[in-house]
Amino acid sequence: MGNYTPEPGSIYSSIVEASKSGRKQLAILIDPDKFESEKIVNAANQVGADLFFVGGSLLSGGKIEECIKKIKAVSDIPVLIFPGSSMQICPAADGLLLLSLISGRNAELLIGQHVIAAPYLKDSGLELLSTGYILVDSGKQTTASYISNTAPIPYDKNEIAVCTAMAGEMLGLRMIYLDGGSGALHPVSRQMISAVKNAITIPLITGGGIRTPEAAEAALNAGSDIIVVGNAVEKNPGLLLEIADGIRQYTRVHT
Ligand code: 1GP
Repeated sequence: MGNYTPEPGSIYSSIVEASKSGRKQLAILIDPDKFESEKIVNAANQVGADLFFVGGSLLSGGKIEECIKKIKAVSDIPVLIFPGSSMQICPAADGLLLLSLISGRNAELLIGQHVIAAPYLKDSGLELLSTGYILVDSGKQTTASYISNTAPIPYDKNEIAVCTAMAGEMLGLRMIYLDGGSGALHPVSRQMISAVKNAITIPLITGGGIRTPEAAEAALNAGSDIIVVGNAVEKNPGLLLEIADGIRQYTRVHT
């Protein structure tokens, strides 16, 4: 994990530990605009999910705080904000993925918003997990790519993803997130995940378009440390059970 020593007891240190020991992790993405009931949170508790990501590229309801509080009222699973903008900073969470959109060339999302948010982040008490965020083409334009005004990395250009992730690690980012974007037509390819994983030493998150246990397993086999599921489990919390079973089985066989 580079030269950085994670703070003991932090969320990041548990991610690093899991990654080193080969224990795969499951993160559930909750869009506060679509959050209607605690059903998904209860399902996550039941299957022992590892993390909640809360946020989105475009939130219209202003309900992020309410949503986080509802989750925290019924679950001990750490909640990380997955911010689409600096308006989504909320101290009710446990931490925040401090995303730099390194696949794009929009200065605002590489550093601009971070400068504006820095004093608020410092005061928030949130654990900050600096993350190189890489959008990958998934067969259709996603909200993330449209709103960020950036082009995703082409689906089959593994070498661009590899060099981008390497540069992110060299700049000191502590995780890489390869994302097809919410509702992606197809998930990031196994080949790209595995090429990126082989090029970095920091934990690798992948998500976007994972709708079946097979897709989850493919991402894990290819080298993802954390997989993120959103849309599919929001629609069908039962699917969470199948995906979590797959992850447990994977860990049993491979550790
Ligand atoms: C999106 O990776 C997340 O940023 C989750 O995507 O909603 O398609 O599962 P889905």
